[in-house]
Amino acid sequence: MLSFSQGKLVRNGEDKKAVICIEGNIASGKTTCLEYFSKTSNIEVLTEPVSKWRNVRGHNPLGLMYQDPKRWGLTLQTYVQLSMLDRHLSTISAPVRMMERSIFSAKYIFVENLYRSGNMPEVDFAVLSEWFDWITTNISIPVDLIVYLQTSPQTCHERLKQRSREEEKVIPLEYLESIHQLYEDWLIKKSSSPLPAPVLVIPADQDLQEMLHQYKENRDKILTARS
Ligand code: DCP
Repeated sequence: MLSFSQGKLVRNGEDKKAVICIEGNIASGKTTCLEYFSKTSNIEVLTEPVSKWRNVRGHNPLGLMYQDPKRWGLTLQTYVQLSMLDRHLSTISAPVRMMERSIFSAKYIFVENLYRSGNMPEVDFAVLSEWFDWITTNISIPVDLIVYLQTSPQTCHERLKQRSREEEKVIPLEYLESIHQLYEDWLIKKSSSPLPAPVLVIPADQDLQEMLHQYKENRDKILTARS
């Protein structure tokens, strides 16, 4: 249930539940991390609504954005913002919620990247920023911990080629380098956009077995997160 508190729209009775956002570059291994934790009891795992971004009423804004970012960047990112907000506001069904990305990285990383690379007109960036500022001013979006899967852009590029998702075939290494730099500025240097929660960094260039080991090692630290 949603209600107003101190001028903000809030979810009721969910103060004691922890929200953990898994962040990282494209193909950094967020899905594997979420799959590992989905086997833990008392956790609700929400994956990124990427299937929605590939099919909204028969349209594929993700594919369109990669084909022509100047024309379709706003279209995709408006929809990403809506779907992330919907995720953040949905009723939490367990003591811990773990989710892939957040409304914050959508804005601070992906929208910012489109704008800075000259692939989003200033007016589109202004409109998205107005929406984002309104949402974060008027709606409470609590996050207790950010888990940053820190990879090299080269590793992500290799993984991207291996998984071969149709829309992503056009992504060059330079794109992953820009996303990486924005993540590093936000979560490591803490020099760009505001941090909604403390950050736990997990190096994520290693193979699957080593990553599962890392998740096991960090399990308690992650699951006891409360801001
Ligand atoms: N994307 C975007 N804008 C956003 C969020 C995501 O353009 N605000 C794009 C990047 C990818 C696609 O959506 O092409 C899916 O995002 P991820 O690669 O982060 O999701 P994956 O499931 O591929 O992550 P991982 O491989 O880490 O499990």
